[in-house]
Amino acid sequence: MALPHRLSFLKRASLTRHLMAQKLFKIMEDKKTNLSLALDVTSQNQLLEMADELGSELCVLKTHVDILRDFTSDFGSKLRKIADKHRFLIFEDRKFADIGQTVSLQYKEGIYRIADWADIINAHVIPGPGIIEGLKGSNLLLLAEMSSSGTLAKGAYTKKAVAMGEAHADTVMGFISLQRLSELPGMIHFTPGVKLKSGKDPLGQRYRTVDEILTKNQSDIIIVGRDITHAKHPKTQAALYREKAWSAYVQTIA
Ligand code: S5P
Repeated sequence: MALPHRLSFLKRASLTRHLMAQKLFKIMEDKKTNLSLALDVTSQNQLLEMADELGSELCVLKTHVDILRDFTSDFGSKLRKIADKHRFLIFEDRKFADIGQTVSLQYKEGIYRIADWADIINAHVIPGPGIIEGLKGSNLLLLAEMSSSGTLAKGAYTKKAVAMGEAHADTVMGFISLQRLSELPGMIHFTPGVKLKSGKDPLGQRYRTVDEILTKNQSDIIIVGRDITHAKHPKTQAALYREKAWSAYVQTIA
């Protein structure tokens, strides 16, 4: 079945009441980028340096704070300064997956204090809607699908994830998915598992191309990790991805 015509990010900003979704749509339109970088490095200083170097290319920088060997409590404020300088949002990819009470503590407390610095977080729907209640007031993406091979997040699970997100549109601002799943204009689709050539890694990751994800599958934002961070020239590679992703978006709304 053909999907309805796509609206521009700017138009979608005017059709949602979710403030962080509005903010992200505007950043994308102003900076002309729908590229998110998965900055999966284990040194905080390297992360901050690369964030500053690549920040101008990005709408969202995705972190895994728990892989940093040298995390210090000023990490959040240092990253925030860089994010404000380059105008990107910070997405901590914590993938919460517990009961509401526990995820609320994991989000606000502990060493990382994610609530203090992350603009966006994400969660699995396996515990049911209590997880969204526990993360109320955050800006949440639900994992409706995963890029890895053999994932159980498909079919009825994916459909229920989307329904759960749409029923909590005050907190939920979108999905991690392989394709456009929701017709609510405010819901933003983020897709990981991206490379210039499709393929896989040795641990189950599956890669698709920018065109497959954004043109054919009509997702909104690509999340690219190693194909940028491990490139010879990460800045040039990020610029290339940004151009490809933006022109795919422009074509689908034309
Ligand atoms: O289904 C998923 C969901 C996520 S958030 N598959 C993923 O790969 N991710 C994340 O995207 C993963 O945790 C990693 O940070 C990034 C992909 O990195 P790459 O190096 O394989 O591009």
